[in-house]
Amino acid sequence: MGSLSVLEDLHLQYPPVRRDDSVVDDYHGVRIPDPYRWLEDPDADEVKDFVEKQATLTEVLIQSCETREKLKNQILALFDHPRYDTPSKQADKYFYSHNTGLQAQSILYMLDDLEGKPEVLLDPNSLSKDGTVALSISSVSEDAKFLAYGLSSSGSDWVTIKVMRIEDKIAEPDSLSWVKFSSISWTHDNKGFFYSRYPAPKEGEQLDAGTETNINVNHEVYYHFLGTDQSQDILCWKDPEHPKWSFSAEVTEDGKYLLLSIGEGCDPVNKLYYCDLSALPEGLGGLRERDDMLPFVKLVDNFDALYEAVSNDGCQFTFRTNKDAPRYKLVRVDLREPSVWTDVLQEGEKDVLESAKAVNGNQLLVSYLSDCKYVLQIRDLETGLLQHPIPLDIGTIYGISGKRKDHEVFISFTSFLTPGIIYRCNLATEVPEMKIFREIVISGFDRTEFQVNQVFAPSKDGTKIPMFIMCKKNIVLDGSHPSLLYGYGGFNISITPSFSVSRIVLTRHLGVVFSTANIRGGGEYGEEWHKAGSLSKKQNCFDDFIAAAEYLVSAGYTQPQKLCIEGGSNGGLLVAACVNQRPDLFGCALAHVGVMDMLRFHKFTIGHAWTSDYGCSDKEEEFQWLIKYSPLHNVKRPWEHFGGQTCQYPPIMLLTADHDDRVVPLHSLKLLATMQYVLCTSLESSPQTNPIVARIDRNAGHGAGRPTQKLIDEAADRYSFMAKMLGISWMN
Ligand code: X97
Repeated sequence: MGSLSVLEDLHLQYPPVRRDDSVVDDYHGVRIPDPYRWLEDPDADEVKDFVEKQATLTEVLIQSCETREKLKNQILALFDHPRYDTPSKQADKYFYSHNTGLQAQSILYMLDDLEGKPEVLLDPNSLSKDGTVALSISSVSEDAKFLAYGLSSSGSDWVTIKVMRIEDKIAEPDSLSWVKFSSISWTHDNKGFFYSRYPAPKEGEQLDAGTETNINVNHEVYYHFLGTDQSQDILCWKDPEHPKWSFSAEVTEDGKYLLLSIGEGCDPVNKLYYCDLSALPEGLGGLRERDDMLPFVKLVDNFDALYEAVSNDGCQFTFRTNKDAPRYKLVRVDLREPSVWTDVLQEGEKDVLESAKAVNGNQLLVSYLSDCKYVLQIRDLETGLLQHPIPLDIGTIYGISGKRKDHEVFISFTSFLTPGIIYRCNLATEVPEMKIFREIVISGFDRTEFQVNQVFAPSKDGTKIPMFIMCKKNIVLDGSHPSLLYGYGGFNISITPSFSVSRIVLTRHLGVVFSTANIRGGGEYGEEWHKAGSLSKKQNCFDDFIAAAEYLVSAGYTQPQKLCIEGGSNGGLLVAACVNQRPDLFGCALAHVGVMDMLRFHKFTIGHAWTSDYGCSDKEEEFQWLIKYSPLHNVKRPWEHFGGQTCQYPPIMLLTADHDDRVVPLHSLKLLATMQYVLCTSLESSPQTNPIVARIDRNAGHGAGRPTQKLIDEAADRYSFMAKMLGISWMN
């Protein structure tokens, strides 16, 4: 943006930040300074002061962005439409959540029959003034008499489980603390449920839960008896010899077994143990007096592959697995003969078996990912044979609910230009009937104004990277358009088509070409695609994203000065690493809640679980991978390292929040201080005039459970920054 920086125009200066040159670590003989180590303590006054000053600077800058109010108003207007999630049935009642449009949090409703009058079951909006208390999990008991639900405050991963009697909506006294990474699974006697938790932190109740950075270790599974104090809960499983493993306990649909899934990091692999609940001599209560854990039987006792239970007929279990099948398959085993596993549905040649649900007695509803698009089929549960393909538009299945005893299944669909359709699929008829149960309609949104295409961009090593490109219809490919490229690239997570109000506003009113790149590290083509973008091959993610950016330029969509990249979490790392590697290729960068310090991420909260994708600096070989791309350790002055004397970093906004206990804010804070120092403040006069700022939110976390107003405010802030930096103006 010209030679005079926006900051100078606004008479803004980066705050002076102390560097502590005494902090130097030795990694396998390599000395690595960490001058901003002090920024790791969120409770230190000096850190609070740093955050305050940076947040103020950014706020003043954003206030100068001409499109901010217009963006806010337009995004708000389009957000103001009724939304629903996938309904589920329990006993003879239906449960679903609904937002009229601008409510901070969706409300949980109950219906006696689908045409009946909905009853409010739980309104999270009544639980806080600013809408920052969110319903993060919920589970209805088998008899539909009780609702157990988890609340999270300010976006933290910590959950407090509460219980309500459904009949009169009266809160029970039950309250379970220090729950994290947990499901809620009721026993079919309706007496209580299983959940996972961590030991209470030493600071205990004093703590502003979610702001602490302590490592999460010693996950445990408990059973809670309704109406009792948490101190009475039965410890079902813990493993102090493996403090970093995580546990999840689920009761099978027939109520007979408890399945314990043991995870090591974030890889799609688990151990799988089971316990026959009907065989406990005195039920779960019998364990109270004894000091024993549940007597689990080890079905799979290694981390070779993932085993996800699909269904069981007595002791005959069907699993979805990636054992010798990187694109997943279905297998069957009899618990009485645990060494014999037979294939039920073989691995696809190209498509990934994403999910399988047993429904309507002996049928299976399966979904595949085929070149990043969902495919749906009805198959025979016994044989795996195809019965009916279910035609679908190009897009994403984001919810399926149904049970073996139901012939009715709810299926939720979304795409770039489809806000949401919930189908009610009737399997009782000869050919499955897909009826629209609910469609999310946005007045003022006309999908025919836009077009979406999928292209395949060649990466550095020739690998074809799928991309979706959404823009106004019939644009001229003359390189003149502003563009926004989004990616993630990690943890076997697939980025598939979905609807976003703010993207529609950007496309319509700022002429933005929006695209997503399905780079390696994700699960788009199964475990091979994931592995090709992790550990020693993490650089492939950045090469793929850079190739996607270059494609947008060479195909005539945009030019580097008009190209903004965006990503969150692992995608925040992606954006920051790409800026370090190719500062010349981008006109703006938005990095949300990113993992930026690749040498120390494993020391904070659940960071240790990410070594499955990243490796760990404690190991010499892995340290060598990490130091090469760690955003914090690769900030260099481009005018000294690249050909062009005038090359500088693009304008950058790092986004984080005080209660992000998934990727703690210190990652973004340390990178911010480093970038400002290396590129700007350490020089008398620096060629770096593009701003490098951080938007640091309060009472917010990694993203889940954010109230609608915060979503809108943040979108308006970051995209008005982008618009100003790309030099684009509003079109009515
Ligand atoms: C996590 O960090 C999730 C942390 C908690 N967690 C595990 N294992 C999971 C789990 O450590 O929820 C798991 C489940 C599914 C997929 C991956 C992990 C678990 C496994 C078995 C039993 C119970 C829990 N995640 C990553 C994240 O947030 C990506 C996806 C989940 N990141 C932030 C990665 C880098 C930045």
